[in-house]
Formats: sequence, structure tokens, C-alpha cells
Amino acid sequence: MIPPTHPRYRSLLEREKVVEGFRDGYVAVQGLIAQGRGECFDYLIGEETQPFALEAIRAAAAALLLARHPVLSVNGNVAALTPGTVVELAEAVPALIEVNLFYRTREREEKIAEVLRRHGARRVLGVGDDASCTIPELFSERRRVSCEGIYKADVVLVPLEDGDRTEALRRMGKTVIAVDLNPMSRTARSASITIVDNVTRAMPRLVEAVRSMKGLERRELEEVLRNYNNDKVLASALRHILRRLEELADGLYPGDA
Ligand code: PTJ
Repeated sequence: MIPPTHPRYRSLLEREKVVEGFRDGYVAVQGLIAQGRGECFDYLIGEETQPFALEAIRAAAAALLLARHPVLSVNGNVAALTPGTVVELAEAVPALIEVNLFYRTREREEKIAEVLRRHGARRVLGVGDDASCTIPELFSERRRVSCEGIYKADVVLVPLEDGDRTEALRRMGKTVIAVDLNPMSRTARSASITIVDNVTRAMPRLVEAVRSMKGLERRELEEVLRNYNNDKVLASALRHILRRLEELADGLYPGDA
């Protein structure tokens, strides 16, 4: 039991959720390592949603609202950390939900679908034989996708992802929205829109943005997308980390120690 007064309460609670998901058999053991890497980058950005993430969230909301066939991809970590917001986002857009795993097993797929259904999902794609279409030039198990879901999608949200699939989906002409705390990862660099933030903070904000931008006209949403530059956003994230580290160092020992 983590006391709520603990200065790292939120982070420790999230860690526990991933561990629990692992014990329940739907988070991959590698998912625990991914969480640790995420925690480290979250430390570096200051464990708060930063303006560069808000800018990407706005663009992501516009892309989802403009999409003809938007799909939200869910893996083990996302199911453990923020299953309810995936379902809320799917309802708000509206978008389809698909389970897509790097370390794929039938058991994990079914358990993740079950978690999502417990949180209100009415339809979950990508489980078992439903994943019968193939993403070309992708060799991991992630290549198997639902023909009605990711295969057909024009916009795919891939929170917490590996780089290969993002690149393969881009080659298929899709708009890829990533949520990745590491602004240097291949996923972050190859996605169309990268939200550099913790998935647990980014997802509720994305739901909010979709709800508040729903009333905008198509041309206004298109304008948001036209003005968005992912490289600029990633550069802002890196500069933010640099500045933060300088400030922290100066707080310890001013000057050029
Ligand atoms: O459930 P599966 O089988 O699909 O496997 C999922 C994992 C996450 C294990 C798999 O996709 C993987 O190995 O991913 P990577 O290559 O470790 O990349 C994960 C990325 O997500 C890293 O860049 C982390 O910094 C980032 N990350 C980790 N936790 C979070 C995060 N980004 C946002 N929010 C987090 N909570």
C-alpha cells in the first residue's frame, strides 16, 4: 500500500498498475522495462503535460475528428494504465478499438479485450482470427491486424509503441499519432503527430480536446493540422529537457561546474 502523501505517489501507483497487469497475465514482461524507461523520461520532462504535448494533443484531436476510419491501437501497458480513457476516446471520436501486440499471444489478446470490455468497450477488434490482414514489410507479430480495423484505417493512434510498426503504417499512407515519453525514439520521430507525455496524462486530455473541438468546422480542423510541425514539437521537447537540466544543475551549483 503506497501512502497518498508519498511525493512519488502517482508514479508509484502507475508502476503498481503495470505490475498488476503483468501478474494478471496481460502485460508483457518487457512492458515492465518499457514502464521504467517511461518513468525516467517523465522525470526529465517534469512529470507534467508541457506546452509541446498540448500542441500535439490539439493536432491529434483534429486528425481523429477529420478521419474517415480512425482506430485506437491498444497493447498490454495501455490496457493496464488507462483502459477507461481508451473507451471514452473511442466513444467521443467515434473510433474503433483494436488490440495489437508486439509480444502476441492469444491469451494476452483475450485478456486485454476483456479489460476493455469491463471498462465499457462494446467492440474490440484484433483478437484471434480477426487479425487476418497483414501490414506489409513488418516482421514482428504486430504485422497481423484486423482487416476492418488498423488495416483499413486512415488515422491510427498508437500509444506506447515500437518504431517498426509506426514506420510501416506511415509507408501505407496512414496518419500515425504516437504517445511516447521519449522524444528521441524511432516511434516519436517517425509518427505524424507525437504526444511527448505520459499516456496517463495525455489520454484524458485528448478526450477533452476531441470533445471541445467537435463543434469546429472541417476547415478549422484542417487549419490546425496544416499549422502542425512534428519536428518542431520534438525539438521543443528536447529543448525543454535541456533547459530543465540546466536549471536543476544551476540550483545545485551555479556556473560551469
Ligand atoms: O503489449 P505488447 O506485447 O504490445 O508490448 C508492449 C511494449 C511496450 C512492451 C512494446 O511495445 C515495447 O517493447 O515497447 P518499447 O520499445 O519498450 O517502447 C516503449 C516506449 O514507450 C519507450 O519509448 C518508453 O519511453 C515509452 N513509454 C513507456 N511508458 C510510457 C511511455 N510513453 C508514454 N507513457 C508511458 N506511461
